[in-house]
Amino acid sequence: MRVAFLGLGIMGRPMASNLVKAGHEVTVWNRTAGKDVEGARGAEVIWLCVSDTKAVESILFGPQGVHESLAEGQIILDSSTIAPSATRRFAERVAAKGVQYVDAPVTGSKIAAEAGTLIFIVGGDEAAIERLKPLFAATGKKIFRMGETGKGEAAKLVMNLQIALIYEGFAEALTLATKLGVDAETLLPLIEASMVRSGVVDYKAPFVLKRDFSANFPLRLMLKDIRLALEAAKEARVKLPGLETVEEIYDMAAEDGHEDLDYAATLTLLEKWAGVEVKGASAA
Ligand code: NA7
Repeated sequence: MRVAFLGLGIMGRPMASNLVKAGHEVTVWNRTAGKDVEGARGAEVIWLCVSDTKAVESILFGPQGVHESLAEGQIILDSSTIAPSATRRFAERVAAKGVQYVDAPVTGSKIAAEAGTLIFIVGGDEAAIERLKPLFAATGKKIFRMGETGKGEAAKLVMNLQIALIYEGFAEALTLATKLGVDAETLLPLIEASMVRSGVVDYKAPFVLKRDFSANFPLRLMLKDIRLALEAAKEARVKLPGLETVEEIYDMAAEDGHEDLDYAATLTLLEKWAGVEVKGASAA
């Protein structure tokens, strides 16, 4: 398929490179390389993977955005994590030109993007998604359709809401346990053997015990997603008191200069308040 891929950040670059490896005709563009959105004209699919709602809006509808050159039958595929309500608005605007809009944010980190094992959380027309399947196959391992356009973003936000809250529970448990004299390495086998066990803890515990807070998923992006979830909740008149508190912790961790570290580094704030440090034997 002929694809214009826009946004070559941590996630976008390996995704575009896997498309090329799978034999698709790919044109790439990134903001820092120039202002024009080259390659958008004539492509069947215009695939975006950029930071936030504003970035998507400017690429699509900004002064040199793709909007002007859109042609009937094209599909816009957006793998950025942005607001579901903005996604629906963007889709309505391009529908006037006969262009379909599919939101397909991903779960899986940089490692999954490189390995071509991303999970796509998709919203959009079923026939359009069917057309996109070769592209998903080249870059990911699973597709989950959540409903019409915007619902992929909605589901992505509630996934990250859970990750943030589960990790916060784990970090608070480790901090209190350490303060009460139970060390992390003693507590972990108990967690693993009980119903407290979770994928989030399985994934994060080894990094935390080594005190390796280098970014797998940067705190700044998790904070962006927490804010998106809170905005979506506000629009839908839903109260999320747990997530509101977690947002404050992320805000303070960002103020402490941890923005580019992994979100696991929120633990260091709890440690600072408690006057302890969670350690595994491997960190000693
Ligand atoms: P990165 O590595 O921070 O990359 C962000 C990309 O977005 C990068 O290509 C940026 O271009 C681009 N960007 C940011 N703002 C703009 C504007 N205003 N216009 C055009 N392009 C822009 O993020 P990831 O790859 O980890 O994540 C991408 C998305 O997937 C994000 O929504 C995550 O939450 C999930 P630059 O190179 O800075 O010129």
